[in-house]
Amino acid sequence: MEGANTAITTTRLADYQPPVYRVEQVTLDVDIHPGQTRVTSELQLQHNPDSDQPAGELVLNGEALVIESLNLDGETLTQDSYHYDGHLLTVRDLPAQCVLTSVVTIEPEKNTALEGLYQSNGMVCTQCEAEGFRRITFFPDRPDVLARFTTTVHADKATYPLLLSNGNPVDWGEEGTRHWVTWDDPFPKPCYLFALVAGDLACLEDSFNTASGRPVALRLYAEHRDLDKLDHAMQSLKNAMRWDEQTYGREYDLDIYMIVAVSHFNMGAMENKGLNIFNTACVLAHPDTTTDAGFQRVESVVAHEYFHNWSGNRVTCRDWFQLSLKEGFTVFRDQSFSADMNSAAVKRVEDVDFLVNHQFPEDQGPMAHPVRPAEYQKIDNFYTLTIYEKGAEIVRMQYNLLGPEAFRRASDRYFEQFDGQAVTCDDFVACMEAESGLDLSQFKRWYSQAGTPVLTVTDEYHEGQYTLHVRQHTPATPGQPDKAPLVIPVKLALLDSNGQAVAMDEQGNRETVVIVDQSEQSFRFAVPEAVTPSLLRGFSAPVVLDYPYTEAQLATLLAHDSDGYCRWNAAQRLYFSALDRLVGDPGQAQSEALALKPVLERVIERAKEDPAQAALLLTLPTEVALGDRHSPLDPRAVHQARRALTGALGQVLEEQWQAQQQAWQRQDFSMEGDAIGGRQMRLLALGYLAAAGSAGVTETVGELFGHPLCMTEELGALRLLVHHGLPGADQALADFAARWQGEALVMDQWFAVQATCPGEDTVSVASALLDHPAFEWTLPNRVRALVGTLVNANPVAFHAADGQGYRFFCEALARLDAINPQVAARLANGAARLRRLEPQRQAMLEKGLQGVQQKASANLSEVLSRILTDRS
Ligand code: 0A1
Ligand code: ZN
Repeated sequence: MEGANTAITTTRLADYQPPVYRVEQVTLDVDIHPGQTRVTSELQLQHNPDSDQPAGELVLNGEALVIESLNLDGETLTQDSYHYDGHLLTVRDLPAQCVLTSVVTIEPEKNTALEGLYQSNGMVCTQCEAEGFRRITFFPDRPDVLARFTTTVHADKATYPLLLSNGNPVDWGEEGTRHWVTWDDPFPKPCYLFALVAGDLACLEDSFNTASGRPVALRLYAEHRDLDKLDHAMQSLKNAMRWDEQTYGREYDLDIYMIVAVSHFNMGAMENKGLNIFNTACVLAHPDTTTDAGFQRVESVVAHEYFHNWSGNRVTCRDWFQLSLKEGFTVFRDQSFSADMNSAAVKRVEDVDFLVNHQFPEDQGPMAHPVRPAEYQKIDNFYTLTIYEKGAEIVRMQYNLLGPEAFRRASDRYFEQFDGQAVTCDDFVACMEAESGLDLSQFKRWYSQAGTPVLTVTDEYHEGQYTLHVRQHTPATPGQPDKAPLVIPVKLALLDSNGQAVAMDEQGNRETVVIVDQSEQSFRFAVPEAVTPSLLRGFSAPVVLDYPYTEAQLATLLAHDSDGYCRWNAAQRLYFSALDRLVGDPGQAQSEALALKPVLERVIERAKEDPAQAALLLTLPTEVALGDRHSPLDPRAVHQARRALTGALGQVLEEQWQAQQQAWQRQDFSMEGDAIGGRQMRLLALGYLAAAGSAGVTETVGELFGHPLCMTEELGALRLLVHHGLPGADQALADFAARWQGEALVMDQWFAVQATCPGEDTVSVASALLDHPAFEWTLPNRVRALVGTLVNANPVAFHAADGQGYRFFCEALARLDAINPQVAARLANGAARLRRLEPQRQAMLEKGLQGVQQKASANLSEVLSRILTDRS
């Protein structure tokens, strides 16, 4: 059983030792039979001269494997020459060079943890990152052991007509009702990049000619019913391949690139060499079933996994502490790609919005950890927003410090120097230093120091001299009480009273970057008048900016700043200050809305220039973000404040919203940028009108639901009906379910719409949905859609005063942990705000979590104990 809280061990970066043996070649034979799969592995081992341990003893990972035989250089190993405790296999008296053969059996059918080899809707597939390979066979399961893999898969021909693994197919044959295929991967790789798929799948095939003229076969596989949902992923893949050639000079290296869509998957997707395995949610897309946001997600995840072929696969991580080496860099690469494919300004704001609303809270709570952690219990728990998103910001800062040319030279150096090796974040930064001449030693504190720095800025103007006084402070985080100053690049401009950027130096530059690298510093500029600072342009560093902007200054920035991030940030600040005043006093919403009206009118007027950007500027902060500003959290007051302001803005700008919802109405479906932005604006406008109870809005939304051009409209309309309790909402939910019951990803949305309906009653709705025939505990997407969204995006329900939200959550955690500890542990992060709750709620949630903790798996236990022992 998965949920046994045994063998919790801590792994420390400081204890790193090179492997004692290297694996030169792995020859695997995977024989798939119902109920039992037999895995034969032949490892060609060689003592590692870099190890200070002598040859002789080898410790291999192997999780719950049933041993049939072990054999060393052709001789059967007897029980006294090895020891296996269910986790580690220790073999003694090995020569410096030898061949170890093992035959084990495993049961993919029973694997609900979805690590190692498992079943999903009749197919068999793998997930090996971070430590899944040890559930398939014995191996030194660590990323610095790079081996060549040759893999033969045998299975029943009718059930599994398709047999895939990494590299190129080199041999195949038939054995009665069974068949086999041998795959050879010429590139040495760590075992976390191993993949295998057996199934009956449909294929979309295309090809790509690399810049140097090599043809690559592109094959995208999915269940037969989903074959019509692969075109967007294919186009995204080809765009990503071209982009990586043009932007980083990186070509694809094998003859085949495959992606397989699977329904049961713990994360988004996996970059296995030549054989990516994707959560269906991140690869399938069709306008009838996928929202615009879904399309964008597919584009970015396909690119992300493709970019890993260099940043992760060709150059990999020495150990899991270096995870951000591949993930932060690859997220930076996929963000840049999406910016180039779409609107760069909108993409940057979306990325920053995500970072500040999700990674910042992580970095300010009990789960805070450095981008390069010093220790962990379960590495699965460290696939975090800090590793990914903050890691990407750290690479972005280096990109901006070096400039595009030097950064490109540095990335070329990194890929060339370390090709085929397992390296560290220090190696990456060393390349940046070598190509730029910069000393990045202080900058590297970004990797080792957790927490979000706060930059406190004040200013003064005297007779032509404008001075910015800057202080930096990083609050203490668990295990790191004292923080040293970081290198914080602050990009800024100074706006005059008309909102125009003034010249800041003798060359007439209207934008500059100052480097804040001490606790306190001042920066002086000669300017002709008092100015409004436009700070942290482009979000030049992942910090909290504390500057006492007046509302008039914010209005100027929102109306005139040429920087998309600064405009968005100005809008957020205006909303937050209005909402802060309304928490506990929602009756003033009308006057707050009237005060915001003139500035927002100007934003709405400009919506035709860039509707997607306008929609971002006109979206209020979430209840979660607003709640984080009020201590202790009062979820009802927060909900009422936001609801009241939405309604009041709907009312005072009713004419404008009406005009917008009409202006962006379309007769034909299109995926052009303006069409997508237009849909966002239209749904946003309808949301404000619905909140205001505007006449006719029910009919308009009902009409949109009944005759949508695409899933964005259909789901958007459904959400408005349900979340605003409009007449016809229940019927719409029933119609939607009847229509889409056969489409799992659409049904996920159906569950999520209901789970995010703001209100305490939602908990009983969600509890009832746990018994819905379409709800499945073994399907992570479904669990996230119902339980994850309620916990993370519906604070008024989760924190319901009577504790029913907490009971729902804790019962779900316990139930899920017995099935899938990784997903349960991730879900548990929803309780990270425990210590910010008022005493009664805190006591209820704490008690519930303690109950779960008693029987928790190692994964879940690590997260729960960090939350429960938090004393911040
Ligand atoms: N490397 C993948 C993410 C990933 C990590 C762990 C997984 O299973 C536990 C699966 C995928 C990526 O960055 O896309
Ligand atoms: Zn990744």
